[in-house]
Amino acid sequence: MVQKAVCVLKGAGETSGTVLFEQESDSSPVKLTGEIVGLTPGEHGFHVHTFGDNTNGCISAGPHFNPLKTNHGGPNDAERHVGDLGNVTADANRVAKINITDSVISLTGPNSIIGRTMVIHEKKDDLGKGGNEESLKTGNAGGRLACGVIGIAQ
Ligand SMILES: [Cu+2]
Ligand SMILES: [Zn+2]
Repeated sequence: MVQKAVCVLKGAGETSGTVLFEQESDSSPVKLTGEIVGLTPGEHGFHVHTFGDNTNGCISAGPHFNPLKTNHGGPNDAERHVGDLGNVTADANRVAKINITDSVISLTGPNSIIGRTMVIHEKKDDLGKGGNEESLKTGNAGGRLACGVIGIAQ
């Protein structure tokens, strides 16, 4: 059965966006499409964080979704957090088009991201290659510009 989800990202500043998720079956990759606007041109870290809690803004979403307690990495690395989707790139118009296919996140089962929070960051995610302790936790992606809870879509 096809599963669909949606996330509307908002923050304290001018960054906002919408991301759609689609998964053909429980074992299929998840396709992400959408757009985030109001970003400085260049790369920005893009992750699923653990909690669907935005009580005190994006910080309440907690750390990267990491059910297997691994180190942080890039989306194509063997060792990564489930929530590690790498970077998205904003163009000169400050718009990042989202077009990602990922086989680790899911919309069902133990790696389900439903009810968790998608976060877009201030800086580039170094994908765990930054050579310091923080790199293996957050990728040094800096502040949280905007976020939203991932919900079930029709
Ligand atoms: Cu993040
Ligand atoms: Zn991570």
